[in-house]
Order: sequence, then C-alpha cells, then structure tokens
Amino acid sequence: MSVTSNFKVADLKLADKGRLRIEWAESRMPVLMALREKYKDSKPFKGHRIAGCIHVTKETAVLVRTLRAAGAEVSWSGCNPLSTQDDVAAALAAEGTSIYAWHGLSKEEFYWAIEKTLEFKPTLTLDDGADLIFTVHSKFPQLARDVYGGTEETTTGVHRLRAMAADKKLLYPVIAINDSETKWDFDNVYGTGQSSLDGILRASSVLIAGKTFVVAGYGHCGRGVALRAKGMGANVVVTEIRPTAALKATLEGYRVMPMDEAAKIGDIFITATGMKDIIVGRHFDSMKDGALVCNTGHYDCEINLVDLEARMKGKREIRDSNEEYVLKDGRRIYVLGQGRLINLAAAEGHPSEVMDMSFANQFLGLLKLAKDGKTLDKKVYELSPEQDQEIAFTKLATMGIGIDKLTAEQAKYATDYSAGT
Ligand code: 9W1
Repeated sequence: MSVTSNFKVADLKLADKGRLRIEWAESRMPVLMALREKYKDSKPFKGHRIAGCIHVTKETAVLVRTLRAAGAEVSWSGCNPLSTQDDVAAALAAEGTSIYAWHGLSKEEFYWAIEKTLEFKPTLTLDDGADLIFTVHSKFPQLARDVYGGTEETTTGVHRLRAMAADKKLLYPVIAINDSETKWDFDNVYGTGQSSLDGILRASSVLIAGKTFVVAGYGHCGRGVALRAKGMGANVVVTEIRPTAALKATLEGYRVMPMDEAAKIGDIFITATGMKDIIVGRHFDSMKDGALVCNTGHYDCEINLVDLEARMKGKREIRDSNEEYVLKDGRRIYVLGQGRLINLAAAEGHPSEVMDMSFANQFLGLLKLAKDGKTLDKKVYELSPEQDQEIAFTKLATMGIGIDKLTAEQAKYATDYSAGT
C-alpha cells in the first residue's frame, strides 16, 4: 500500500503502466481532449475544489486530468470497491492528484476514502451512484454551504436525488448527467452492446457467426447487444414481456418468442432485463449441450444459478470467467462471468470513445455549476439540449463527419403554421 498525506493507493510502482493506459484512453477521447485544449488557458475552475466519487478507470483519469488542466483542484475516490484499476489510481497519485482508491477495499475503507476526499471542503461534487453527495448530506451537512453544486452520472443516483429534492432535502443543485441524450442513449446501446460481446468473446472465444443468439430483454441494452450480435452474423432471437418492445424487435428483423421456446434452440444466451429469474431450472433442462449463458443486467439474479447447481454433477473453471457445469444427464452448460455483468466481469466496461461523451457531459455540467451554481435552486437539473447537441456535434467533427444546417428559409418554414399544406 502506498500512502502519503494526499493519497492512498495499492502500489505506486504501477504508475508507469497506468500512465500508458491513460494515454491510450486519451487518444480515443477527442471531445474531452478538445475541452482540455479550450479551457487550459482561461482555467474556469480556478479556485474550485472538486470531490469526485466514480469508478477509477483510464477514462475517469482522462476526465480528472481535464478538470485539473482547467484549473480545478480535485480529490478522488472510487464508487465501487471492485472497479478501481490500481495502475490508473497509481498514475493519478504519482502526478499529484489527491486520490483514495484501491481494488477490493472493505466497506469501512470505502466510506473512509469518501470522507478523505471531503477534507479539502469541496465547492463541487461529482457522483456515480450518489454515495458522496449522501455522505455530505447525512454526515457533513455544514460542508454543503460552500458547495456550488454536484453532478450525478447514473439513472439510479438521479432517481434518489430527485426523491430528495421532492422532499426539500437537497442542500445544493444537482445536474443529472445521465439524462443527456449523449450519455444514456450511447452508454446503454453502444457501450453495453459492444462491451458485452467483448466480454463473451474474451471469456469463450467462440464463433458468433451462425449461432442462435438469445437476447432476453429488448430495452436499450438488449437492443445494443442484439445489434452487435447480428452484425457478427448471429441469428438473433429476442424474448420480452412488453408487447411494444417485442413488436419493435420483430420489425427490426429479430425472431421473438417466449424463453421456454428460445431455451431449446439457443447457443448463446444473454440477459438484459433488470428482472430476476429470466433463465431458471426448466430452461436449463431443455438447453442444448454446450450452451453459453451470461448476463449484462445490473444485478446478478437474472440467471438462477441455484437451479443450475441443483442439476449439476460438478463444475470447473475451464478458462477465465467461464465455468463449465456438467449436468446429471451429461450435458454441459457454460456460465460466463458467474452471471454478473459480463462486460465488467470479463471485459473493460464501456469503450473509451463512449465514455468520452458521458464525461464531456460531466465536464460541462460542472462548468455550469461553477458559473451559476449559487443562483440555481436546490433542485435536480439537466444539461441544456443545446449543450447535448454541441457534444454530439463535436464528437462528429472529431470523426471527420460534417452535417447540414437549416437555411434561414427552412428555419422559417419549420415554425410557419400559416403555410398549410
Ligand atoms: N465508468 N469508466 C470495471 C462500471 C462497475 C468497471 C463498473 C466506466 C468507465 C458501466 C460504468 C473491470 C470500467 C468500469 C472497467 C472495469 C460500471 C459498475 C464504465 C460501465 C458502469 C457497477 N458499473 N462503466 N470505463 N466497473 O465503463 O468509468 O473493468
């Protein structure tokens, strides 16, 4: 463990490796890099102290570096005991960032780390799951006086903060980063879509082409996974409970059927529903020998592994993140990532290019709060649609993609209701 007065990380010797990973992410995050360039001289965060509590990953490090380049002092902790990449944490500590994060910290250490980041009395907070903001509100409410505002990354966090605001319990304004279109619509569809396939491949290396690939749940995540599986040549089957979602999947060219039917024909199964018991005993009973099963929903209750254990003769880890269950009748079922989020268990979360947009939203959200936080109400806000469009526009520009613009005539036509048909 490497410790000084402003950081605690697993091992400072990992810094060189972490730096390389961060540089790799930087080369894939052009929107954040453009923001860094834009604000490196004017330093709009000068005098601001940002406490952040979010997964310590190479992408997060790019955000941290960008906030510091724009004049902020920061202090960081991880929002999940298992998501900290120790080499990245070491690299941040080595370049002078205050950070308290290491992989596998205990519950006590987790809250200790959050409290350490509050010692410098932040003027802005950044959350992923609202643990930091809850700590301020429940244990250190006096700190809220100096806080201009906070941002929240996730759907769940935003949900809890809206409830607090409705009860008039919120002590400073919050911007819901999740609600930007350039965040949720890209994270869920393209982030989860690719990283879930990535996880399946790393854990199994199977050929996707020609396989019957069953996606349970056709929400944003399920749709992203189906899209990528189809792109790799799979025959995609979708299962659903919502008629409209099932109809969309059908008209997008997928076969839709109940899981009882899909279980018999699937080669690869992935759950993305947010509901428990999607794949249970009777499904395992009818699966083909060699079927692969995994989950990309938030909780690991979508695949009922208790039912599978009850049917097995034995199991062994046949490779990383891949357990072979041999059933009493001799069939083999392979469970990837122990039924936990496959894109995190066996891959590296969302690709940097996707996090680029999520974190550009974070940067602009904090910038808005640094400027106007003191005049905003103690409510949950969203970024403006104009800023959302601006992020998408910049992303396109960095990809060398230009788009059309309305002419003055067209703009007039768009709002002119007198013209009729
Ligand atoms: N967030 N940089 C694990 C990530 C855990 C994780 C989690 C991401 C990113 C979903 C955020 C083992 C990255 C993150 C790598 C990794 C998330 C939970 C990101 C995807 C969400 C519960 N949720 N996310 N990159 N851990 O990809 O910050 O490798």
